[in-house]
Amino acid sequence: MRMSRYFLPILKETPAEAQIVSHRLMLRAGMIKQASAGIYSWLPLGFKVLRRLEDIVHEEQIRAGHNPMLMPTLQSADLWRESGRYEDYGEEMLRITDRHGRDMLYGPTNEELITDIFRGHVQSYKDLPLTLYHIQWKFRDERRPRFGVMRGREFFMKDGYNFDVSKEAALHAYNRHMVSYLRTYERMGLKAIPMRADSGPIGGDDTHEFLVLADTGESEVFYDSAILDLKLGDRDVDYDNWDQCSAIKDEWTTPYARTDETHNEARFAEVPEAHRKSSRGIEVGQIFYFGTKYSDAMNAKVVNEEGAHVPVHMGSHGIGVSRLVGAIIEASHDDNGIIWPESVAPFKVGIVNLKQGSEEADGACEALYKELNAKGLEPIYDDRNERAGAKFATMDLIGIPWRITVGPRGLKNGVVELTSRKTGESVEVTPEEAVARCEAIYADV
Ligand code: 5CA
Repeated sequence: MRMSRYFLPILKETPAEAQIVSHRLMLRAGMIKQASAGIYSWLPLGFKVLRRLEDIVHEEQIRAGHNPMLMPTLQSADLWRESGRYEDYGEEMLRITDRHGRDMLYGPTNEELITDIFRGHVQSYKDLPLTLYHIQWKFRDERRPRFGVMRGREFFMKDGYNFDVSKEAALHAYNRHMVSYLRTYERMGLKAIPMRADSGPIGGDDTHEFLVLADTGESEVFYDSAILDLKLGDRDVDYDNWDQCSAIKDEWTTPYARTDETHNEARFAEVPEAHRKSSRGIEVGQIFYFGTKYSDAMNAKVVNEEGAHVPVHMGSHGIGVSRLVGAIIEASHDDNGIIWPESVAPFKVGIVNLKQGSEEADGACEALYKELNAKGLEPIYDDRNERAGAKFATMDLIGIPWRITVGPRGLKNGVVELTSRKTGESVEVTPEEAVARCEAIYADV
């Protein structure tokens, strides 16, 4: 992409309405624009990051054996009357009446719709286990939408639903989701800690929220700092292996980690004092096991191995994809702007031409641009007639992890400068070497 053709409406001033750094930086970097309270347009740069996160979520879901699909945003109220949640959900639900006077709603979540799909097609334990998921816009008429995409009214969420013949099988699905979520967040460069939580309007007893520690988080959390040392890394996980998934779940749920809703002072006091931490966190996902809550209410049964008709055991699992864009920025920025982890960066490499219009510099930049594109290293080339300082400031603000700076002086010696956004360190190398280094860096991501 050439900056001269890119729609990147950067703001010079810090927007007064934004209270937290991720909201400020998303507005300043031209990633989003508010359409109305808690509802945002995703401008090209923001949309690119959102798509990157969506891709990672899909890859990890498919790796765990789950089925991607797409359900609509608008749902019929009748299904929600069946489960009893139409009245229970309260003012957070956006209710709509169509031209025929039928009650509709903008889905805040999809337990009812998916249970209806399931009961229409699956009758036997032989078709289980089954996990269906989608990534779709949701609407919750939050009382206090705030912090930009962190607490929106319209937000992008991955929601998945498992169907199993028994409680044991459904608990494996719970553990499998926990492992695949750990992997998903690690790939995004985040440390998200599973914490025992409260199930709220979704229901059920077993639930964990995944929290990214940040001062600006809305949740109060209490944890044993030993949990921060855990890493899934490149472990070879077999998602069908009940014992392996259960062992990984135990590893992460043994150290104390709870949100304020389930916090227990007496249990917390057993954690060695030096490890006892309390702070704030951003909830980036939640998993639930709620058994037969919806299958009982909506009569979703399967024939089990003994020939009996039994209600199917279910759980649901959510990732706040749009909220994650803000959470990653909260976790990774400095005074100059965003620092994207390589795995989610909107562009992998930035090219800064220090002397636009000089034959040599333009030629070298064009060659680099072509080469990086050919290698799939998605460059953004600042080809505008701007001062060098303004070009650097833009690259820093939008957080491109690697920058190649090209100027006539360096070119005289056959070199360009390769700079890391994270450390600020630069090396002078030939243009070929700069491309080779970027290729090697991204090969590992
Ligand atoms: N049906 C279940 C699992 S799919 C469910 O709806 N879970 S949830 O309510 O916990 O939502 C899942 C995730 O969506 C949350 O962990 C959070 O990261 C994100 N989320 C929830 N509300 C908002 C909101 N108002 N703005 C942005 N993200 C949100």
